[in-house]
Amino acid sequence: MSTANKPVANNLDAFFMPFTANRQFKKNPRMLAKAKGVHYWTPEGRKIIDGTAGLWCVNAGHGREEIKVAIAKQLDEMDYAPSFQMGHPKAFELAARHAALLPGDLNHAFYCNSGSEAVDSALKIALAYHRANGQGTRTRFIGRERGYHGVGFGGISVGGMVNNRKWFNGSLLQGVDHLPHTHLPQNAFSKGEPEHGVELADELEKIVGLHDASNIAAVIVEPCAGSTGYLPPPKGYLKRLREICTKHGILLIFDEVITGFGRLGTGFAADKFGVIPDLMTVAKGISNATVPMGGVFVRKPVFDGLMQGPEGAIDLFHGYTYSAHPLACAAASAVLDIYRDENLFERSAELSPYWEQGVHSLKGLPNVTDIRNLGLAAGIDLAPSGPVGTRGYAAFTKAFELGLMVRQSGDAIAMSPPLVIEKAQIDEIIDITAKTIKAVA
Ligand code: PXG
Repeated sequence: MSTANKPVANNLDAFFMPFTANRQFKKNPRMLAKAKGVHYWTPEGRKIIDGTAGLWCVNAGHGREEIKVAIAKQLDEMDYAPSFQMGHPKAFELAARHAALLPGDLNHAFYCNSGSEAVDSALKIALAYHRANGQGTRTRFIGRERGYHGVGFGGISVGGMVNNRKWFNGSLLQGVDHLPHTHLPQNAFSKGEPEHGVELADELEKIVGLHDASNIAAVIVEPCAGSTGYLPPPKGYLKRLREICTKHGILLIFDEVITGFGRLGTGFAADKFGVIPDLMTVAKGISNATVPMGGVFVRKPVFDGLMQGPEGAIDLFHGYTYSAHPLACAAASAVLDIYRDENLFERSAELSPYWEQGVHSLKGLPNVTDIRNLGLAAGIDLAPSGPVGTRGYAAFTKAFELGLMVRQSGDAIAMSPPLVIEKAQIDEIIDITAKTIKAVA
């Protein structure tokens, strides 16, 4: 029998779902069938308020007409064009627009299709840069505990989430150290950047002391850790990291896959903190999640450092079939128009105090042990009720039942609504979150 004749099972079995308890889910699925603005609808027509902008990515809200039109127009004009040794105009236009938007001399853009690819690309650019500059011994990377940098081998190696690493332990990159995470108990219930912990950046000096700077390529951190429950950096911490990296010739990489494109009330975390990394990774909000896209933004000296070979030689032996895919470029350009025309980064900043007040009003509810916020996002820790993640999962499913989408990380829940959210909708999110927390007590 040819495979074409195989009967198609009309059930949930065939899809191997990512980061999901497949068997549990398929017994009691949570399906989404439609989205518009800040809402999803289930196939039965139940309305769910999107407290997480999808997976931290639909910053301009769902179903944006302008993006749809741009993608359709591009599809009509040219579906695909390669970017190896040739190009198409939209890629160059988009890179120029990104360069203009970014702070400092972060003025070159390398494109890929996801945050994971962006991270692995950035790590490789760092290695290639050092080698091109006669410092080929600089091969070590430094990540951070509780960091999430996607799921490539590079990303899980510099990442600091135990479950994402332990299954693949023997095959992680060699030569990686981790800074300590910055979630300190004395900062519990901090509003915005926590007061304590700047000295945690000095741990970098110890690692440099151990290996010598001549062996270290780059440090990678999320300016504000997302996936492990939203951990804003202690005051002064990122500046201190920048100073130590500069002193030792180590490249600093900010993974802005979550913080980029308005989440913190500025274009990028680099703007918010006044700290310019040498490389910045982005994805998610770059295309409002309509067409998969990621990118690495590169400072001029790093780019120039890679342009010293013979003019006819390939500068970087790295790239993807879909680097700067025309549909992604069209989407990303339309998204930039929306961010600009609707002042969404400023809107995010304006709403942040209201959001902060809302999430901190949950203090005192049963089992709430910490609340953190910065920009238009927050993390809420719940005391465990058994094996790690039991109460967190109960909260995630309860919220969904009550009409709200949140993210779960262990026993923490995280929220990051689309930047187009209205105050009354923030009230609704807070109200359902409060009901959820009480329900899982
Ligand atoms: N870096 C960071 C900082 C991320 O947050 C990635 C890299 C990887 O991106 P891709 O596009 O390869 O998934 C991410 C992704 C969650 C959650 O619930 C977070 C992410 C993805 C899925 C769920 O916190 N972040």
